[in-house]
Amino acid sequence: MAFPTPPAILAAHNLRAAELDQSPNDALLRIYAWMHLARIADNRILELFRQGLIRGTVAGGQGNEGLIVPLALLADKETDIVSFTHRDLGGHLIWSGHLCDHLNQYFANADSPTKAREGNIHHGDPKQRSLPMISHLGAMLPAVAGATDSQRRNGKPAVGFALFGDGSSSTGDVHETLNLASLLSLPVLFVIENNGYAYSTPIREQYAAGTELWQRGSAYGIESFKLDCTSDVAQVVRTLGRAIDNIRATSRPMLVEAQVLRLRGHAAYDTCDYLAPGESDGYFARDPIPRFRADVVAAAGSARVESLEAELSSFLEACVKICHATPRPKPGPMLEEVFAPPSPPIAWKPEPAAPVQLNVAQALNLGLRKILSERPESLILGQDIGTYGGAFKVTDSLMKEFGRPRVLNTPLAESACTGYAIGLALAGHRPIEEFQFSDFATEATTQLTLNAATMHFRSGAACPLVLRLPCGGGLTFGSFHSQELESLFLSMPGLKGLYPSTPQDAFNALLAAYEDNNPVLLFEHKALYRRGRSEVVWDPNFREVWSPRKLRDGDFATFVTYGEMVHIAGEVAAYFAEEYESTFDLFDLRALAPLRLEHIHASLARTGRLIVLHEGRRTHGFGAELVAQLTEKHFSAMKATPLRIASLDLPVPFAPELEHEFRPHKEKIIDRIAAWMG
Ligand SMILES: Cc1ncc(C[n+]2csc(CCOP(=O)(O)OP(=O)(O)O)c2C)c(N)n1
Ligand SMILES: [Mg+2]
Repeated sequence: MAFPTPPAILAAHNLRAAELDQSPNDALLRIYAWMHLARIADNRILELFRQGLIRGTVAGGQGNEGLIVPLALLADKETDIVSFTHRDLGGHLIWSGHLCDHLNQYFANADSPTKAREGNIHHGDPKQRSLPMISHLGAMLPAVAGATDSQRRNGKPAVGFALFGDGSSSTGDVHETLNLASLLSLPVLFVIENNGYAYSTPIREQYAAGTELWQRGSAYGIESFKLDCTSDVAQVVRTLGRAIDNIRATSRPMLVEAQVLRLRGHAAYDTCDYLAPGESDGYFARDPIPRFRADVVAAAGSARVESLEAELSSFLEACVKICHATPRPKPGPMLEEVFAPPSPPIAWKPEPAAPVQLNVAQALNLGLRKILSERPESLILGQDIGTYGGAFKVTDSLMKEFGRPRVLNTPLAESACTGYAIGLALAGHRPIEEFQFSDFATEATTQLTLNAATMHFRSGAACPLVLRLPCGGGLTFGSFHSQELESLFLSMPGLKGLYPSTPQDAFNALLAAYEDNNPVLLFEHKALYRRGRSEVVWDPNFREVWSPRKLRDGDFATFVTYGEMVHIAGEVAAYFAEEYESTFDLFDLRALAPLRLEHIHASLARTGRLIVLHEGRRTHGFGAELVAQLTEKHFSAMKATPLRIASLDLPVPFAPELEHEFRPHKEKIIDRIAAWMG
């Protein structure tokens, strides 16, 4: 069904502050039209929720219009970046799409921007640089910073709008991003929508009395100010207009604490009984819309305002009618759309032209150099990766060769840096992020597993990221520098994972991960970095690294492993061939997600015996999934209980003697297999 034609006044989605002086009637009417539409749409959505026609968490923006409408009108919709919050329906309406698109989102209709995979206001328009919010408040700030930087790196004079509430201002992502934006001089307007509450919690229980949120900016070297968005709308337009012009010209971030209202409580179900008697009357008395309406009536006349309101109401009703009749979603291809589809393969230069003898660290360095040389959209970021060359020297000399900002040393802010990388990826760059140790990736869990990993499923946007994770133990690094985190991360849909075990595979895996349109975790076992050199060549079949490689042929059992254990498994298999005359089909899994197990299935169908070996812990370990997937298909053909060899269910212990006991090692593996063979 065709969407109703919007009232003519809604054709204008932009405003310059100067228009308030040049053609005040037009400007005021335009602002009022959008504010009024936002308000009546929010009210109607609340009504539809109460009628049971809309589900989820309806958190209205009533009381926020005095900020979000001027801001969205002033933004440059051709270049700027935004991520709206749950109070910003007015911003969504102005930024892009038809009112019906937004209502379809609330109705969770088949045609909703998120294909009904996300609810309420959790949509965006990535193609128009409106990044869809996730519920985790604060988490969108670094993505706005990254996407804004992407635009700037491409020579576009973009400004980013990073919106968050007073409650969200306590999250780590907010602080990390303020620091990052100031450090990198990113042109982002940070906007605190201070409505006095985080759900039921008043600001006096959120931050220390006597402090004000806007004052935090100065600690980060960010110019900041407070702006009352509940009284003089024209003044808000002028002040925000100046701030945006300033940011665009200077490329420095700014912080504004906007005083706004939350007129309908936290959400539709909020009873608001935590408010003091009469408190909400005070808020309604400060509602900017009736006062602004009086100004507009004074300027344009009441007949014009009334006819505009009537037009907007009938437009809204026509849209509600259409969306109410829009088909409900069908399950359709959900599993197929977790990952973004591949883009056409990159035409890599067939280099290195001659074979080179390299260890894994050097092979990765070669791969990074190749990517940075051949792909202008690439960049690498991480702690100490610049002049120092990274904790494991994998990025050695890349800074000298490619310089900043393509080789970007970052502060200790894994969450914001990963969110920043997500923003860069959404805007067209392809970042490669090094975590100093994989263990520190837990700091970025939300960004990795919820923001990046779910991006394609809920928004249709690709989020191409390579996340390099130096992992694994055996090096006396203790509990926080030794872990294998693949089963933690890869239990979340939307992340891919590669775990090379040789220099050639490391080189290939880096290129394959880079080419992929999804976040790919590249597990790099630290003990493999310098395990020895072997030949690395340009391999046109490098994408085969997404499938397991068979290392040995045998008939007694199918033996599956990955990472450093591949090398130990090779020695173990040789031992059994020699001493027991028992041979194994030995597979290096290489790709942990998605799993491509066809060859291993074929082997197991033949051998009927399965050994799975990995360094990660046993319980909830990756082996549990492998055993389940492999044996459920061959259950009746199995000749023995599958054997699962893994580390103990312990934090990684420090002393070499203790760590030796914790990890699988050659003698232990031989003993376990021999006992299993009986
Ligand atoms: C990190 C995080 N913790 C908890 C929540 C649950 N939650 C949803 S909205 C909200 C209050 C947010 O307050 P504020 O940032 O001031 O925004 P407001 O709703 O007032 O606009 C909370 C606690 C969340 N979404 N994200
Ligand atoms: Mg709040």
